[in-house]
Amino acid sequence: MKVESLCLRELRMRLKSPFETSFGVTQDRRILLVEIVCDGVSGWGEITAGETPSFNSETTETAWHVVSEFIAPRLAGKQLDFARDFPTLFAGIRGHQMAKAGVENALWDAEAKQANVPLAKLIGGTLERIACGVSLGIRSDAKALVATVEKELASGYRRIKLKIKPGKDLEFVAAVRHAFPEILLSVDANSAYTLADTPHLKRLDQFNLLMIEQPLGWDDIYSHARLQGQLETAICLDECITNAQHAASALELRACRIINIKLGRVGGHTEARKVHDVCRSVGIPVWCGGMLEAGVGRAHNIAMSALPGFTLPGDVSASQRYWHEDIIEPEVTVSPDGTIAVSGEPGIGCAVRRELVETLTVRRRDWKPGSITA
Ligand code: OSB
Ligand code: MG
Repeated sequence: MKVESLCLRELRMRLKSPFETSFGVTQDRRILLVEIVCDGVSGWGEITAGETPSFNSETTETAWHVVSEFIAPRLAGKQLDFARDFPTLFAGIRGHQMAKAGVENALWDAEAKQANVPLAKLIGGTLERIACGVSLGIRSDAKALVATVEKELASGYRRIKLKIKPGKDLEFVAAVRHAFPEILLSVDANSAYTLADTPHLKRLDQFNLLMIEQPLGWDDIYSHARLQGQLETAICLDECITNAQHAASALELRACRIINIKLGRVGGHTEARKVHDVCRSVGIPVWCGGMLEAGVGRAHNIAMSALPGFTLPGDVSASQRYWHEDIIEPEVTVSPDGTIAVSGEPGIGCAVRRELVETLTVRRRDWKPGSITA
């Protein structure tokens, strides 16, 4: 694959409704899209960094900087055999997984399109449909939350995840569990608690939760091992797992019994597949997390979720839950049985709506081999 050109854009997109987690509220997304042309074929990637450095240390702005200064100028004109060679080529850049993932995943899309195969197949996916859940932001009152859960279940979603934080936890979980005694229910704290909260977190054991996601420090695998030893409920790690080595360490320490894989957090399809393989080799289930993605990121998530170890419903849900208009065609839709079909079309399996993308773009930078900038 010869990289002929790269284009980095920032899009402004407003979520249909604000999304609240323990680290803040998001409504206006600043989304970065990467388009890479290889041998005349366009591949697309999305950078899933947040607007603030709250989930991890990256932001839209840091990703723009890293791609513009350190990745794009070096990649333009390069000859790569495979997209999977990208991480080695850019191993000199420490961290910045989300910035790197957006670029690497665009190469994967281009490679799959050139080979005329679906991306899901190229990375080793076997599933034809993926199971979907939803992640529900923190609400002001439990009654409103129960009504939302009822609506999502009626749409077919197979697992409900509630965002929690201190003061917005037991009462909300109790209300939902009371209204729906049998559903797959989980919670996600985004690191809002400490080990000192262990007695409080043990009270969540009474609700028969599928998992408690990332209760403790974002970079603290050790404390999760201490906590997991005292909880009946499975811990799922999200923020802590940024590569396959961390996954192996966490599993050896028994810090969790489930892992959430996010393409951006681990740096792209190559590392995501390694995390998947580590988990699968020891029978640990994985599922695909979400970062409030637009369509390109969503399509990559679906491709990854076709790997055989993705045995739990993910946070990948329909475009229309997030956006009045998504940037891909067809949009992501969920069938009444709560599943999404993995596309059989080449690459990410959808077309990017260029006119809409153009309208939403607030800045853009282009690279071609030999040009210093454009
Ligand atoms: O922790 O999974 C998370 C959104 C932003 C940052 C972190 C997380 C989330 C979600 C939303 O839970 C998942 C989605 O619907 O995309
Ligand atoms: Mg999470």
